[in-house]
Amino acid sequence: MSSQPPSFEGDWYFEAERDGFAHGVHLRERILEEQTPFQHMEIVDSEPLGRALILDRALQTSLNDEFMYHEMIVHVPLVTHQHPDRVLVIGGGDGGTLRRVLQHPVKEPTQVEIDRAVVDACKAHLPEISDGAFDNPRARLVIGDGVQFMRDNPGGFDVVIVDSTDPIGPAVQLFQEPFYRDVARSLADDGLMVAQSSSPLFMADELSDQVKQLRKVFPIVRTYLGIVTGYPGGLWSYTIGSKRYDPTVIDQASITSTLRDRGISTRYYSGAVHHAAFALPPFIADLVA
Ligand code: AG3
Repeated sequence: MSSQPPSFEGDWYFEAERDGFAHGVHLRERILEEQTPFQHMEIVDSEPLGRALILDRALQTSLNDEFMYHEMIVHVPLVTHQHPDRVLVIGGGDGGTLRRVLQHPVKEPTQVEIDRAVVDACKAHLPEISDGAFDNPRARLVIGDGVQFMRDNPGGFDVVIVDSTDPIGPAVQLFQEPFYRDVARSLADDGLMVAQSSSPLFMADELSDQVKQLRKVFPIVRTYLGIVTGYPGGLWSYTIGSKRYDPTVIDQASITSTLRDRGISTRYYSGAVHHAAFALPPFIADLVA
């Protein structure tokens, strides 16, 4: 009996190879391709993930796995902070983060996204991800540079969420100390920030470096992990920089009751997952030590 080689017939999308590894999805249809003033943007329909957004050849989010990423980048910090009234989102043009932020009793969340074309394309072709968040009267969308926005010291935020692309191209400054200093200055005395912090498997140096930058600015820095099917290796990391609250010390029962009180139902995040996510395998703990 001869085994069949894997079939790569038809149209595949492969994310740029890293360390001899490529991550691919079989495509049904290419919906849009555009060079925006900031980045190369594609929207595709894929077999395993459904419709997906790709920026500068890196898959950002998809209908089938967006909850994994957005629940983890939003609920972990917004449950950790006891009273998250004022929340700022940097990036996140697809709206999945803003939508989860709006599930919490926040006052007037602001989002600063550099690329209007991403917001427009996602509203048109991936409306399920923002699910009306951009039209919510509580939310304010600013089209502009997040680095410049923070440099102007807006002040008084409880939580800042940095939902950026990888640390290359337009996002690079969002991973550096000067930006983190501006964020810290703009946070209240008990404020905290979270940022997506790359693949611990294929972008280990980037993760290490980002945590180093955050430690120069915040007394409490905690990295946590989650699965995101569409990202290289499937395993992803997020890092919190905090002035007062430590995300690892809230008890599981209070997370469960916070979610219940706020009427939030989830498919990935839970009290148990919150705690499990901060358990780092030693080789990843070493990266962020
Ligand atoms: N932002 C993080 C995407 C990182 C993906 N990296 C990659 N595929 N190499 C996602 C934005 C979702 N709102």
